[in-house]
Amino acid sequence: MAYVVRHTLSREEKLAYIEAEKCLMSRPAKLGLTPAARTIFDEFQMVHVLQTPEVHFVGAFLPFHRLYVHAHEYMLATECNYIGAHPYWDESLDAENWESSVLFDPDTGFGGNGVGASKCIADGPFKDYINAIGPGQSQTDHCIDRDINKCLAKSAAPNVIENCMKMENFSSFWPCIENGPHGAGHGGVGGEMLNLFSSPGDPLFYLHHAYLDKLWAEWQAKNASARFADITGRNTGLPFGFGPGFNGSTPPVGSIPDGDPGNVTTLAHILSVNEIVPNVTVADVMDTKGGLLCYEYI
Ligand SMILES: [Cu+2]
Repeated sequence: MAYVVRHTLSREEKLAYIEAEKCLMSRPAKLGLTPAARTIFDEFQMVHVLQTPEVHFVGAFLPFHRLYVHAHEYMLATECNYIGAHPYWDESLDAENWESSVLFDPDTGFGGNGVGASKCIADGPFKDYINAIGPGQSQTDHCIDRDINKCLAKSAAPNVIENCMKMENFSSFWPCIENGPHGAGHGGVGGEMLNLFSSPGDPLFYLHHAYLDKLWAEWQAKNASARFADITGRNTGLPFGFGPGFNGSTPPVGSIPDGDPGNVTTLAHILSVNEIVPNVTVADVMDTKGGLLCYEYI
């Protein structure tokens, strides 16, 4: 499937994407990852909860999230007949006026900030969705909540991005992205989005991570022959496992065969989205226009 991923959508394109996301929120769960998941949207969120310790602050951070956004696009198309491009959120455009971003528009966007003590979102197309997964590793029915933080959003500024783009190697590029613009999007939206485990409970997650993927793809394209093979980083990231109240089943961190000879991420590293699409290796996702993937950012 060939598709492009882009930011500037017409009103009709925005509404078509939102309708498709709402469709994933209405389709019954089918992967069997946890009895708590009611919908395909919930199951996507559960995939992230299950894999959080192994896909953050590690070499596979960008590759995993590239596959995860790809799987999201695949399900929008196959489950919900979505034929548009997977949009991204160019957060650098909004870094200085975060809360007035078009993404928070109640009519053509994802609704605005949370309100009251609960911080539940109160307008927009997703205000009535009840998350079954999260917050964190718990599984409790709750609203999608947001708590916009303008200060944290400032790390999405163009100069922060430019600084990351100047990095010569993946070993410095990836932490620059993960700690800078990655943190800015999650922290700037707040609420569910700020939760390391359950952040895909806010549908903004997918536009945020498509944007980070775009940055990686642009950085790769600056020196494609070297950067399509440039991967490194540790395999075990977070110094914690799964805590009390966690109902899913997952092996302890580090016990899943990862395809690497040691604790360094290589092109042979295995990526999984729990069978939403088949397992692949990091090598399979290095080029967005080669082999498995077939998209470009505009
Ligand atoms: Cu993540």
